[in-house]
Amino acid sequence: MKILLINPPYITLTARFGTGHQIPLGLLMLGGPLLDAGYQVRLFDAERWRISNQAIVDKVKNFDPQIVMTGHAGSTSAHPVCVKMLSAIKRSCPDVITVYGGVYPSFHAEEILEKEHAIDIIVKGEGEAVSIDLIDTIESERPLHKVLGIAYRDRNKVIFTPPRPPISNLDAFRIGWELIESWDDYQCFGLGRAAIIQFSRGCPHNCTYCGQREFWVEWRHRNPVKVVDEIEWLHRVYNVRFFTLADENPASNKSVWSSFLEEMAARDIPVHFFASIRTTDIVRDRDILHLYKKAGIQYVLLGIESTEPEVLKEIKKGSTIQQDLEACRLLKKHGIFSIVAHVVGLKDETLRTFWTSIRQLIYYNGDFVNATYITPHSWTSFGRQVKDHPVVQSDLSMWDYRHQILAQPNLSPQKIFIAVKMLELCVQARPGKLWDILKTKDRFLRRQLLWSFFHTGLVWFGEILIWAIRSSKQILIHHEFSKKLVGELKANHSIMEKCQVLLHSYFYERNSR
Ligand code: B12
Repeated sequence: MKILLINPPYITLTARFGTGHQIPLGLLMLGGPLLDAGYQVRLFDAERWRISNQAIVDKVKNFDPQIVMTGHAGSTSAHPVCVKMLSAIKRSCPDVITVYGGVYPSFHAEEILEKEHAIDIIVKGEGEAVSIDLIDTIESERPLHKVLGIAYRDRNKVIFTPPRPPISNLDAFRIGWELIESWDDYQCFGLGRAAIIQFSRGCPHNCTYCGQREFWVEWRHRNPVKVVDEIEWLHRVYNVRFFTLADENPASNKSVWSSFLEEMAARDIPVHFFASIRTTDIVRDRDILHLYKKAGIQYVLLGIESTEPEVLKEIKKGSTIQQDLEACRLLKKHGIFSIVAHVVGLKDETLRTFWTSIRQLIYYNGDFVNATYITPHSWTSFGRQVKDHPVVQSDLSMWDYRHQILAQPNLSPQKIFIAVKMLELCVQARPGKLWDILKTKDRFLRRQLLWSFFHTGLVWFGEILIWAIRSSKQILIHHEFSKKLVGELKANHSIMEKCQVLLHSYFYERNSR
């Protein structure tokens, strides 16, 4: 049986001009167990090559698989691209069975299968164990209803099978690294070949806006020594020099986490890491932060989210502004970069709230700021809280944390956009910050700060450019509309007719918005 794994052509500014293109870890995690089960598996990274759907269809015809499997890390915003790609494949190769997985389809399986007939089966939740069971069931032509953790269409009815329990031993499934054709295609932070690796899955915390806890169900971890073995092997065999930890919360358990750090530090492998770690864990680990540095942890994304205590309480963040501040200070002391995540829209924003955030973020003095927009994923408790709140952006491809989704009562989307860009500029490119970068003594740190400053700057400019192009298109549409309206008003002479034209145009414009 031939299986083609396709990373969909979902292109983002982050991947192109920011961090760089990253390996599609989710698909590699399916590939390893499928190869071990004896299937002929190939990976096609259409994202890396920015390939058109027609070229993807040609690839599919060429390899002639029985099954095409797809899914993307940026799951919600990549969904429209996945649907278009699978529709093109299904049109040209109707016999290919299409399997779709990841976070967004897991929570929206019913509506997707009802609407998108190009998708045959959706895998809900983590994919390794299900995929083996599913492909084996398809190959031996057994009924699908025995496969736990999937949804599929049967005579136009969507069928859900019972959920599959989370994998208890994460080391039981290996990653299909050999599916990567060219390692040079994947680089991160200008530090050479890069891989993503997952030490743990899930998160024990209950932050209202995040749905990753619901997705992975419970926090589990791999054997720390085995993970370090794998990192060492990837460095030795493929010269991988940078690793992103794909964990929501790798430091959840101090003793397991320090075993990993100690093992990394003891082996002295010349690699660097990016990891998302809670500020509370950084403060808790103040006595072992030297081990973080020795293990290679270089970029830490701190989910600070808000600089206001009431907001932190409301979103159940479980941290305080004192801990957030302390975490930034401790990381700086140990020569580790902090990337401060700030979420816009957790409360009603005004120009004053933006100004307060700017002042506070400057005071925190993290190395980078990552300003994102609150995104109401339906499976999060925040999403349920605001389900009737007006949205300014219904196009899912924009639900990528870089676009405003929820309407704000006090500021228009234009004003919000400008305020966010100003926040990024004031916090990131203020003269004091630039001077700090230039006077950094350590050459490696200075080089990395400059590299990251330049690339975040490119993304910043790129986002403004795209916004300006979109806004001008809107103005042109409005201009055309107004010209037409004036013409119609001139052509209709009676007051009644003029009123009718105005009413009609009002409702037309409202509906088309
Ligand atoms: C590493 C990472 C990145 C890296 C690399 C992404 C990559 N190419 O792999 C970078 C920094 C580039 C990145 C960028 C973005 N990211 Co990101 N990223 C992550 C992170 C930390 C880990 C992702 C990961 O590798 N997980 C581990 C793998 C194994 O999980 P997985 O992909 O979900 O796959 C498993 C299952 O979902 C399932 N599965 C997945 N696909 C399929 C397909 C089939 C057929 C089957 C059967 C099963 C299946 O099986 C897999 C194994 O169990 C997560 C947060 C987190 N901790 O999960 C955010 C996360 C995935 N990112 C997110 C977002 C929004 C983005 C961006 C859109 C942000 C932006 N505006 O630029 C971009 C997308 C750009 C891009 N090209 O990827 C969101 C997605 C939210 C959502 N529901 O849509 C997450 C969840 C963060 C969050 N907490 O909300 N990201």
